[in-house]
Amino acid sequence: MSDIALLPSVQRFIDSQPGSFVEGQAISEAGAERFDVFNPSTGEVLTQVAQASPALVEHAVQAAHGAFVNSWGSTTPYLRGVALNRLADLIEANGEELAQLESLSSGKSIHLTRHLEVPQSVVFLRYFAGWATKIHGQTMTPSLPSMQGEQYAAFTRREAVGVVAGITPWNFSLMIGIWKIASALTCGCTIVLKPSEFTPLSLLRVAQLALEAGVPPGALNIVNGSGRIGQQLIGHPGVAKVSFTGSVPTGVAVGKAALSANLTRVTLELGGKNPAAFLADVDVDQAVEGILQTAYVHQGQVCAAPERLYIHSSKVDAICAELAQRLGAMKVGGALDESAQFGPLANKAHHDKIVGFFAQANARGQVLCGGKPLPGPGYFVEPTLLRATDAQDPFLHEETFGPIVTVLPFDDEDDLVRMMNDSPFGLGASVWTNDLAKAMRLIPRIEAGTVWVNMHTFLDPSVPFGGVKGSGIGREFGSAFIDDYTELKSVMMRF
Ligand code: TXE
Repeated sequence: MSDIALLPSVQRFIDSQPGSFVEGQAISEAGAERFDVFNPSTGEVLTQVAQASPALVEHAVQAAHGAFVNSWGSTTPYLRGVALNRLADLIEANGEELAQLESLSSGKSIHLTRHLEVPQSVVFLRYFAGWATKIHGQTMTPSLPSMQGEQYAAFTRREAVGVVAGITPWNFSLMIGIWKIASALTCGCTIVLKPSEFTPLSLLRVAQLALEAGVPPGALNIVNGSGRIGQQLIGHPGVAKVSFTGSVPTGVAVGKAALSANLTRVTLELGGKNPAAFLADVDVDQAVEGILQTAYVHQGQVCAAPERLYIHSSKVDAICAELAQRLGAMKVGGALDESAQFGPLANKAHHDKIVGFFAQANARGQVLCGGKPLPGPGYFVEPTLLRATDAQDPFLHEETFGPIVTVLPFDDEDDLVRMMNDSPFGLGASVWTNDLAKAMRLIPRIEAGTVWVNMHTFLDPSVPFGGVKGSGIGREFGSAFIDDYTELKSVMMRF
């Protein structure tokens, strides 16, 4: 099947010399350094985007501060919720345009952007909008002694922290961006967001829609460019909080920089090496379907996706055989090909990194299926299944962030728990079994921010998400995000 036709509005947007969006205006600075944005499906340059100058980043922080003090920060919670709901409506109404923009620069299948990323962004926005009117403190009765009949009362207030710097990666740039924008705006904060330089387009369009929805100029600013811009934001004394999603090494650097800048609050949602455990009673077909749905979606470029599978030895051969057969039959195609089941990797550097992993796996004779790059143009590789040599196999410990899944059989459940926890990371983990009592006993023993049972990778706005150990600090979603985007103020009164 051939590619879908691009909407004229998408073509116009790409041709418009995009740059940044600051204080309610699209800005493409004259003379700015421009960087190439590639189409991963073809390897060709899609457009060039103007990198925000230090002066423009400064302007964005000042504009966000102005909006915090003068407009959005004093907008009533009800009206904040109304504006966010209107933004959700506009994203829904312009869904195809956003889906095409996102697929073009990320290589993500149009099927996934149309049916998951855009609609889920809407679901998340509406969920967050509902919280705007439900943020509150508590009242307390102090136990201070009363000498002359005086009494005491105390209460806490949740106050927006101020200007938030959001820094986001390329894998779900629209949806992760919406998470950060919605968390900040719901709480009354304003935000300057720096998308990944690989996917700078879709959030620019969201910022335009936010203005249309009634979010005042300056409350949401998008500054495009390299990590240098992220560094400028983190070190800026006007930034009260940094919310980062991305790789572990960059996240560690971001966390250190934020703390040493001004003890700036920081939340980090980093990667992992997520384990999935398939117990002896699992149904082979259901296990294979589950692995295909969760480990290979968006070519495995999902921070929560399982990369290491521990399968009971009685089922490992059957599951691997069926999985290899299904992976080998997947139709590979570009992001705009509706019939493709598996697309390109997101960028050339990441493609080359994955091909490097293939070389190691082939040299060690571990490949059960896949393990080769595919001819271009575009950054295509085969979906890959590896068999681990033993529990210390590097493929069970290093994040690939690609379509490389490694299998190790187990027999004993204590060994299983030890192997699942043998990682510096702890983002997500799953247990697949029909024995729910067994699953309930395993859950407390697993070191992870989220444990799924008979599922993996799926996120929901009502369920807090984040990592333990080296996978991050803080939680997004649920009511948990409120703690991170507000400061608790205590008030004591004598009367
Ligand atoms: O991520 P980075 P990159 C993994 C994946 C990938 C690798 C590198 O394995 O191959 O990370 O990808 C900004 N100060 N993941 O380079 O570096 C950067 O511009 C402030 C896993 O894209 O983490 C981008 O906006 N900001 C991951 C954002 O940080 C800096 C998702 C993320 O970039 C900065 C993506 C600095 N010093 C990649 N340096 C996941 N687990 O979700 C860069 N940035």
